[in-house]
Amino acid sequence: MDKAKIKLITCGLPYANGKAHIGHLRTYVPADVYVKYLRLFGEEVIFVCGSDCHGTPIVVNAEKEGLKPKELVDIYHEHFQKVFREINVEFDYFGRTDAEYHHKRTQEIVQRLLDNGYIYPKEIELAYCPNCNRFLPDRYVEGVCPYCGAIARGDECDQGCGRHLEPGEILEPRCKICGSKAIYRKQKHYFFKLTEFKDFLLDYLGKLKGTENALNYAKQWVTMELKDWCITRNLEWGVKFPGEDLVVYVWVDAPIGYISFTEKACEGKMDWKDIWLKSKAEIIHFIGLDIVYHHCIFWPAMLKGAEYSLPNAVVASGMVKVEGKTFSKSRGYVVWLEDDYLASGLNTDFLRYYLVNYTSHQKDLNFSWEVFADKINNELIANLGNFLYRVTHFAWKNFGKLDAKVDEAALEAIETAVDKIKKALENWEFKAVSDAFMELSSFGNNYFQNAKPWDLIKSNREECEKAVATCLQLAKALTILSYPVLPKTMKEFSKFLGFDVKKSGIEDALKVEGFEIEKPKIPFAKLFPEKIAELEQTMHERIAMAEKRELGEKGELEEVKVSVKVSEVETRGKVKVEEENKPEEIDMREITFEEFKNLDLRIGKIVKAEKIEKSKKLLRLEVDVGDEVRQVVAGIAEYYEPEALVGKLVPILVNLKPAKLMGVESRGMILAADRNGEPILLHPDKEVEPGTRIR
Ligand code: B3M
Ligand code: ZN
Repeated sequence: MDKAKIKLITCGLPYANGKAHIGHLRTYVPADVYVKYLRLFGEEVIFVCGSDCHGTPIVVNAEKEGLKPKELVDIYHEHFQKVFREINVEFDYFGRTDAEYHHKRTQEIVQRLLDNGYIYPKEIELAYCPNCNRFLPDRYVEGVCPYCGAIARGDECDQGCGRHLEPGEILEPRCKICGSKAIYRKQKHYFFKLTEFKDFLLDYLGKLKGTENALNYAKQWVTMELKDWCITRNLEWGVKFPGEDLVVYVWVDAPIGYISFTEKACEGKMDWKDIWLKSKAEIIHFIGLDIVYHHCIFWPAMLKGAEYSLPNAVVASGMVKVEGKTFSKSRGYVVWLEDDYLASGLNTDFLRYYLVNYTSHQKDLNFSWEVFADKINNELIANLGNFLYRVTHFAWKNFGKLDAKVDEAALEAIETAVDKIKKALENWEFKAVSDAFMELSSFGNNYFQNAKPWDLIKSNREECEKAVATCLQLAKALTILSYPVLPKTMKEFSKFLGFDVKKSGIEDALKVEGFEIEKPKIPFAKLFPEKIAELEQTMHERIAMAEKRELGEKGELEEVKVSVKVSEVETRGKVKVEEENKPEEIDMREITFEEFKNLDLRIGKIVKAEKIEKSKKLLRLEVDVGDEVRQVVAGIAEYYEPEALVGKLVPILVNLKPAKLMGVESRGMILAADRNGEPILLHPDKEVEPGTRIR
């Protein structure tokens, strides 16, 4: 750690368009932990973040909820601040990008880029919806990724290769609002000359510090072809581009929030220009793995072009899974911070510990309440909680005041823990950091157990006092060393040991001064199985509801589940998406032959097929199932032309409860193979009569 320099730590800005969930904390908690450790080690740190208020994610969601973008942003800005406060993620400044100061800074930087010749106008073909009469920026358009063929939304291939997509790149564009086929129309937009920064980026990325996952991706991308970057959009909401009826792309202004929020954080304390114009600080960005491109390619090029300071490190956290499944709000694989965690009244430090200690920062984190309870009860409480309480309670009961005599071995163990923590922080290994204090706690438990103070107190009070003081020194060190991960608990517990951990530095862990002990309270309340069962039930109900929604009531999203997995059309956060396209882990519960027999499976013959108006995914089929002709709706319109289907024999589940899809009744379901979301129809090996049973 370079102590000479002040450090600016930032976190990726949450979009102010939805509630905070556990996926968010995967970045914010480790960043906050890092900041708290830096401060403990005596470093000067500024920690900023804020709401990302612009872009189509906000506009689309506001529209959906019948609100103005600002009204939506107000709600979620407030929400994020509250959640961060409760979970003790303490930013020095938490701003918002719709604030005037932020618009001013963005325009200044854009102007600099214009002045320096890095922005030029160009006429391009853009997706336009003839039905809605509007251009379709970013999330307003959906289509096919030109690189990998996955379904993608406007500016990113979020379910496939993860690439950023430029306006006009998406194939087969459709309007997300009305579902119509979009056409391409010409319009003048502005481009940033990213291509001119290739050599700079190659060099810069060679020096950039941070986690391997981020650096490796970025280095790989920069060696591939870079494209100039379209930085304007047809939207009302956003930072105005000078002299045009356009706003800047949200990924231009959002990272500038790091600068504008620093300005605010520095007010009355120091000159923000020292950080952002004179490179007098070390700038470290904490982000999720899905936004590496923006932070390692676009952002440094922009900063370089505008002659601002460059970030020194990018630290990317792995993604979050829930119960082994890809995080997904729409499928119910989500843990909400306010409604689930905070509402349950659980100690917020438990979640911090779990997030930090579950696995390496770069790996995926799999959340399950069962593992959560196990780690908390059998690790955190059984080891650390137990040590702190039994030692302090024994000391209070038998001594109250204790002399400053401490066994050298304990001081050495503390020193080792401090070294390990320092080293782990340098490598962004927050699990190793927390493992280091847990090891020290195990050392303490062993020491206490071996010293047998409950016997010693009867035979040799002086010896006993030394053993207990040694354990108290370990307890004090543990309180200090674990504070960044467990701030709420350790702040309270340090009082019983007669000091205030918030005012302590790392040196206090080794300072031997004697003790005055207060009657302690147990630091952590155990997690009861009933509570965990309750939380599990909430989660399972949510998943079941989402499945039901997917299968039933909600327009054209269903049919998909068994016959076809049509890609989702919903707008959602990015966290989940990484692996959405990988084969699903299907819950294959065994069924009895009786249950199987309940399925009326037959071969049907498609006698008629036609498109359903306003639906891009659904076809209306008439299928001869032997004793009658059934109307069936199938989500295969994107892959099969209706004419080509007539006369085809296909397997059909006949006794499925009827459902209405886009207002059309479906009685039965065509079965198909699911190749990454693409339905592949199945046909019998030999010609059979319609109605032939499948067994
Ligand atoms: N608002 C959220 C995301 O894509 C986005 C981050 C901006 S960081 C400058 O994860
Ligand atoms: Zn792709």
